[in-house]
Amino acid sequence: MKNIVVVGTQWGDEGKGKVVDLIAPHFDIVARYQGGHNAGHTVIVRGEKFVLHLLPSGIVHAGKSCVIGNGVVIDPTALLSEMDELAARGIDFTGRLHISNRAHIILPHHLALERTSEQRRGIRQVGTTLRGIGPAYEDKIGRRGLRAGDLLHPERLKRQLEEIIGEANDILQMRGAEPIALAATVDDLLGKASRIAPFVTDTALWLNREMSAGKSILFEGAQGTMLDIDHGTYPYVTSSSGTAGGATVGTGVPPTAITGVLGIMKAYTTRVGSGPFPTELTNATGERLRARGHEYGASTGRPRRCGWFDGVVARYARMINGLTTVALMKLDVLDDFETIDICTGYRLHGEVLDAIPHDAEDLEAVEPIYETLPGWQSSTVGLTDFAQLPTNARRYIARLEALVGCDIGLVSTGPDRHDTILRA
Ligand code: 2SA
Ligand code: MG
Repeated sequence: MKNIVVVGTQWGDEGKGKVVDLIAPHFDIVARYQGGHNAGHTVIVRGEKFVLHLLPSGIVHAGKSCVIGNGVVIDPTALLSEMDELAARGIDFTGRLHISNRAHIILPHHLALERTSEQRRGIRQVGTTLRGIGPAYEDKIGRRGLRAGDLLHPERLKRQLEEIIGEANDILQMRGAEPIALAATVDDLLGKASRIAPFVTDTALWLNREMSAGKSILFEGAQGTMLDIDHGTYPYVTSSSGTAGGATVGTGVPPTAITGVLGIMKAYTTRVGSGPFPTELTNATGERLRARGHEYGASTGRPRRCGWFDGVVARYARMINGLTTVALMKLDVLDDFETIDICTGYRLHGEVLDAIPHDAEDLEAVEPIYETLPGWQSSTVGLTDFAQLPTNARRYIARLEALVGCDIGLVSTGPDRHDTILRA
C-alpha cells in the first residue's frame, strides 16, 4: 500500500470512516479531496464514537498528518466547532492539520441560496444536507469564490465579500428572501480567519514534497460514486467529484502517484435524499434493514432509504473508479434474513440494459432483476476469521465478487475496528 484512494461505491454511508480509521496506521498522511461538512464519517475507537464531518478520519490517530485538500469546501464555523469538540475530547492536532489555500469557503449566502433553490424545485428537490455545499461549488466554478488563502489577507476580505455577497443578495432579493448582512459577515469571518490561518498552506506542494521524501497518502473520499457530480444520478447528486479521479484534482497529487483504489461497499444499499434508487424497499423488509443497520444520516439524522444490494451499481463503481480491492461492510446486518435478494441487472420497458442509464427518469423506471440467495440466520457479529463465516454468508460474498468483478479483501462484521475479517 502506497497511495490509496478510499471511495464510496454506492450513495455514501458505506462505512468509509471505519475503513479509513482501520488502515490509517499504514499511511503517513490522510487527505480529504472533495465535499465538505455534508459528509458524516462515523468512527468507533475503543467504544468511543466520533462522527467526523470535515476533518479527515485519520485525525483520531495521534501523529498522523491530515490534509483538507483544494477540492474541499470549508464552512469556517463548522470547521472550528469540529476542531473545538475534538480538542475537548483530548485530540491534539497542532502541527498535523494542513488546509489547502485553494480550498473554497462556504459563506452565509450559500446556505440562504440553497434553501431558496430547494424550495423552488418543489417535488424535484435534491434533498440536500442544506449545508451550502452546492452553492459554494457554484461560486467556485463561476470564478467568484473566496478561498482559504484569502483568509491570510484580512485587509482585502471586506472588498471581496462586498462583491460576492452583493451579487448573491441581488438573487436573494429576486427570490423574496432576506439579504445577507455584509458587515456582520465580515466581522464574523475576520474573527474566524485568524484562528484558521495558521493551518492554511499550499497543500499540493506539501503533499508532493512529502511523497518525494517517501511518505504515503490515504485519500478519503466522501459521499459515493452514485452521488458524483459527473458519474452519479444527476441531478440528484452532490456537487463534487467523489469518485477516485477526484482525488488527484482535489489534492494536486498526480494520477501516476495513485497505486490503488479501495472501494467501500455495503452488503445492501442505502440512500439519503431524493433521486432514483432501483432496489429500494419501501416495505417491512426495508424497515428491517434500517432498524438493524441503524440507517440514519450521521450529519442530519435523516432516515436513510434502504434496499437490496445492487450489482449493476457495484459493477459501474468498479469501472468508474478502477477498484483494485473491495471492503464489504455491515455483513452482520443481514444475519437474520431468511433469504437475501441481489440485483443482477435492470430491465427498462421490457429490455435488459447493459449499462446504467444517464437519465434519472429512466433509472427511476427500471425494474431490477433479482436473484434470491438463502440467508445464513446466525450471528456473524464480531467474527474476525473468514473460515468462521457460515457457508451461506461465504456464498453470498462469492456471488458479490463475481458480480462486481473484484476481490473482496475485507469484510466488516460490526462497527468497532476489531469487528473485521481481513483476507490475505
Ligand atoms: P449536498 O448537501 O449538496 O451534498 O446534497 C446532495 C445530495 O448528496 C447527498 N449526500 C449524502 N448522502 C449520504 N450521506 C451523506 N453524508 C451524511 C451522512 C448525510 C446526512 O453521512 O449520513 O447526515 O444526512 C451525504 N452528504 C450529501 C444528499 O442526501 C443529497 O442527495
Ligand atoms: Mg456518512
